[in-house]
Amino acid sequence: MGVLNVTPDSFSDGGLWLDPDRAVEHGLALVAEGADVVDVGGESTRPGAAEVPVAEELRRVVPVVSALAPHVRVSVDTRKAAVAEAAVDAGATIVNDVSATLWPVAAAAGVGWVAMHLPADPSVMAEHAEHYRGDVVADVVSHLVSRAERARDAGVGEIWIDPGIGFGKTARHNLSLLRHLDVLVATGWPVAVGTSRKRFLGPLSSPPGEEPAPPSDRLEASVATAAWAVVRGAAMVRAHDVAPTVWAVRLAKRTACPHEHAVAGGDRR
Ligand code: HH2
Repeated sequence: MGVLNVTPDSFSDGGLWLDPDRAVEHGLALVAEGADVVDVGGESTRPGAAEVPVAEELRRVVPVVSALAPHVRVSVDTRKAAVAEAAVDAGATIVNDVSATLWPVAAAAGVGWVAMHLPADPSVMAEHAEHYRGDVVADVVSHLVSRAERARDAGVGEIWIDPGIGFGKTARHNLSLLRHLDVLVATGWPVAVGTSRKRFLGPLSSPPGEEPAPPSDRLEASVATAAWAVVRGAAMVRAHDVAPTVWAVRLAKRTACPHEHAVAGGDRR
C-alpha cells in the first residue's frame, strides 16, 4: 500500500502532494514502483493534528481518488463516514479506517475495510501512550478482533486488522507489537502494518547519543521493519517509499520461503 497524503501537514510529506495534478502523478509513480493499492488521505493523524472539516477533506480527496481509480486499487484513509462514502462513489474499494468505526459504510458499499488500532483521538493520543493494562499486544488484539467480528457480522467481506504502529504507543509498545505480530496473524484476519518513517524509528536510525533521525532519514529503518512485518506474516505493509520496500519485501519473502519463490522465479541454483 503506497501512501499518498493530500494534506498540508502530514508528518513526513505534508504539502508535497496538495496540488491534485501532482498528487495523481505521484500516485501513478507509486504504482510504477510496485504498489498494489494507493492510500489517499486528506487529513493528517499525526499526534496533535487538528481535525479537517468534511468539505475540505472531500475537496482534497475526491478528485485524486477518481483520477487514480481506473489505474490502481485505491483506499481512502479517513475517519469520516461522509468522506469514505464519497471516495467509494469516486472509485475507492477499501476504507482505511484509523478509527476502526466505519464498518457500516464498508458494509453498505460492499468494499474492503482496514480496522486500525487507535486508543484515542489523535489530538490527545500521546497522553494515552502509557494506559495499556500491562500487555499492549493482548489489548490491541482483543480490540481489533472484536471490531473485525462486528464488521463481519454486519456483512463486510474483506477485513484487515492493523496494530496502529505509532498511534498512542511508546517506542517499546511499537517494538513489542512488531515482535509479536504472529499473535495478530494467528487471529486469522489478514494483518496490515504501517511503520513507514514513524517517530519510534528516529532513535533507531541514528548513532547512540546523537539526535533522533528526522522522517527524511528513516528510510532504512522503514524498509527493515516492513520486511520484518512481512516475514512475521503481515499481508500488507503501508509505505511512503514504495520501490525499496517492494524490493526488501520480495527479498525477505524469498529468504523466508526459498522453495516457493525459487520455483516461481525459475531460479534453481
Ligand atoms: N499510519 C498513518 C496513517 N494512516 N493507516 C493504517 N492502516 N496504518 C497506519 O499505520 C497508518 C494509517 C500515519 O502516517 P501518514 O499518513 O504518513 O501521516 P499523517 O497521518 O501525518 O498524514
